[in-house]
Amino acid sequence: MIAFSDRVRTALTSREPVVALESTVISHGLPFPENFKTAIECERLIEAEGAVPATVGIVAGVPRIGITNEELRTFAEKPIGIAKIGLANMAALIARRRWGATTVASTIRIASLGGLTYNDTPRPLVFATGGIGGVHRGAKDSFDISADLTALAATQIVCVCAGAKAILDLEKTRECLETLGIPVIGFQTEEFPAFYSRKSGLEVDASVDTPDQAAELALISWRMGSRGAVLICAPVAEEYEISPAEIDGIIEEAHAEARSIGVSGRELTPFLLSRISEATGGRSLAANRALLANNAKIAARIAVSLNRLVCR
Ligand code: PSU
Ligand code: MN
Repeated sequence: MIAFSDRVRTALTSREPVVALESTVISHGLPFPENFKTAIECERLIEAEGAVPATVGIVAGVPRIGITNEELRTFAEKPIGIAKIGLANMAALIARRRWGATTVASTIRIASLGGLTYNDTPRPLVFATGGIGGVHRGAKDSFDISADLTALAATQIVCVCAGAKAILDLEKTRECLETLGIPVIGFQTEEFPAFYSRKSGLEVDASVDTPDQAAELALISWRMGSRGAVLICAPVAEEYEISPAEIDGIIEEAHAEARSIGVSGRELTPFLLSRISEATGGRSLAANRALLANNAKIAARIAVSLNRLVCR
């Protein structure tokens, strides 16, 4: 059911460190051509650290772990319809042989099916993204809570992110992570980062300073019976940061607009991200690109450390 690129297959047989990447952020999180450049840059950064990038997506009905640059371009430019694939609509899309961009939830599901997670091999996988999905603002009325949370709770993977998407209710998202027993670890920070901003005022469970420490903590978590992910949270670099005071108003306005024209569910995140980019004159886009690259690099370093600890 799952197909691997040659490069990823070789990496798996020769036990090289692998870093998985999602494709929804490419197809629906960033505009073209910045999305293509960012995706290529993330893959290059991972290679430069001595790991193998594995971008996940559904290509003409086939779930793929590792895609070609040409396929990556299709995900970025979207000359054909490319659906955002969560866990609930994955089977239907595969049945119709369509292309689909995978979210955090569906990317780690496919990685797990490919035998890429600690649950399965044990061959621990590291996954890099921008911000995870979580509890949406207004969730008490809309009930919109991302399947990313429950997927992370069920997949033994290291997930490197800049916290949760800033458009969410971060306090409720943080509480859900606690309920699900997902360790929230600050990477060189004592606070849960807020995506565009370095700080949220919310706590992390612990903080680590090095990739080795992150890898060790993940292994202990799994050896102590966790069936889920370890979330490594790295704040965006200072020069790209947008202050909470500035971004919060913009996010609220984008939400109000979404409500007034009836955008909800799966469409909500892409809509909000593009409105926020317009309202910040592209600064949110620059921040998003910078944090994606930063997370890819940190993920690769953790993958190398983890590989050393497990495969010796
Ligand atoms: N973070 C971003 N851009 C994105 C996403 C996260 O900076 O596009 C995507 C991820 O793929 C994440 C998804 O898994 O949004 C969550 O969507 P939802 O809230 O609909 O579950
Ligand atoms: Mn949702």
